[in-house]
Amino acid sequence: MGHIGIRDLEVYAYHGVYPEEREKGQTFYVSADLYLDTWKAEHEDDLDASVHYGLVCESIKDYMTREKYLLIERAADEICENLMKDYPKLNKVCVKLYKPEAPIPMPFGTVFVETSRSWTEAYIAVGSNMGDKENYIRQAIGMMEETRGIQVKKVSELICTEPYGYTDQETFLNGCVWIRTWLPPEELLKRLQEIEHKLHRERKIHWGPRTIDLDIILYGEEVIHTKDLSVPHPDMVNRMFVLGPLDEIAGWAWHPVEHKTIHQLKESLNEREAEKHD
Ligand code: A4P
Ligand code: MG
Repeated sequence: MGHIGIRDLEVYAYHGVYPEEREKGQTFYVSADLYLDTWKAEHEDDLDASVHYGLVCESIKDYMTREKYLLIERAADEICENLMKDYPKLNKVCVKLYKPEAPIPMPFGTVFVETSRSWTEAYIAVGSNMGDKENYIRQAIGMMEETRGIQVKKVSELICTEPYGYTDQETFLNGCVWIRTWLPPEELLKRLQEIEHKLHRERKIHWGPRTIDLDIILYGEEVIHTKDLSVPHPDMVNRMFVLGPLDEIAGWAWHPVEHKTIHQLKESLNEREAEKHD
């Protein structure tokens, strides 16, 4: 991964807790570190393979001046998230925002905040077994695409599957979605639950009928065990309706606990199922 740095870009803007700051404005300085794959740009001398730092500076000025925020934390966050959205080649962005004229009644150099965002690859299992199943799944994927901090990279085929666990219910339509996200795992779960909620998901029976179910299968190579979240999904290794679609779009993805690829996990589940039927 290469790196482009911008230091002390001067921008006149109107952020601050005091009303005078939002009326009169003041000078801010922005430093940004943009991480991306610069191999092609280095070897082919081609601007299209990189990001144009002049345009990035214009964009930073635009993000800094189109709104007035109370806090520099918020303004820095806005710069980071918009750079990630508007420059898809960037894998990671770190921003420092300096406010040397901050209203502090004593001599000081400057105040600043620092924040960063980076993309993590994640995989979401989608399932529905009520009503127009395909429509619920397509709507959920559309809503994921519109969520700030989520980009949908690839969607598997949707497959019809027999209910697993609680079997006295309709057949399921299942698939997997490869996303990249800069949302932390708990925030990603919240956004997915909001989408489930909008699509009239009701939680009546555990493992029971649902208009839509969105489960986080893998989040990078992180292992997470909290009250609300277990990642990798604890039962994924036993579910062909997860491993099948996931193998189609990301067979090489790594399970950080089993230490196997998705393709290997699918093969071993196939073997276990074949042994059961022998
Ligand atoms: N939670 C913990 N880890 C995760 C995670 N990695 N992703 C918590 C998403 N949620 C996670 O989930 C209950 C709680 O799990 C959430 O509040 C969250 O904090 P839920 O979606 O409300 O309830 P659920 O779906 O009924 O339970 P669960 O355990 O998530 O069930 P699964 O694993 O989703 O299985 N058969 C077929 N053929 N196809 C299916 O898609 N799905 C299920 C449900 C059963 N049988 C199926 C299918
Ligand atoms: Mg679930």
